[in-house]
Amino acid sequence: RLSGTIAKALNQQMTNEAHNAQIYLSYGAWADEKGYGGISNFLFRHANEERNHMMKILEYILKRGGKVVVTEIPGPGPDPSSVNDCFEKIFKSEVDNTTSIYNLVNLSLAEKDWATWNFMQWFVKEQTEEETLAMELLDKIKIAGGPAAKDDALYFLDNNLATTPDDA
Ligand code: OFO
Repeated sequence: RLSGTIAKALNQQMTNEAHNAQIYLSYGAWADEKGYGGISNFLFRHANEERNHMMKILEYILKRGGKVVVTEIPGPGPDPSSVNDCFEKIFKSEVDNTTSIYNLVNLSLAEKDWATWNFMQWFVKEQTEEETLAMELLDKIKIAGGPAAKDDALYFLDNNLATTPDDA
């Protein structure tokens, strides 16, 4: 059975995943408004992934006899100012999420909750993939010209992301 401390931390992580889903959703809507249908499609698909992460944690809490507490989700923050800014912000939010996953791993280690420790390993692996994917986005925008990317380069990038798998 989950301890109160672990259940609280897992609930917090559920909210973090939901928050990240909101970020991808809002950036996806922003990209669509700017005419980047491919980038938007990629971001919407990724929003679903984040929701799946949230559900995975929710199901685990229930399975281990913990109490699920669904809370408000913090807003995604302002729209990005450019595709470059969008990808930089995504990378930062993935790095932040990795930090909170690692904190949960540390907590489960400290409490000798090996079931949660084991459960969290899936997220450790997933975050490696998510950071790699976010770094690939940064590479792509860099090749397109970074903050000074021109319309034609962004056009190709947009086409490319329409078909980029949402997992690295
Ligand atoms: Fe849930 O993996 Fe990104 O944040």
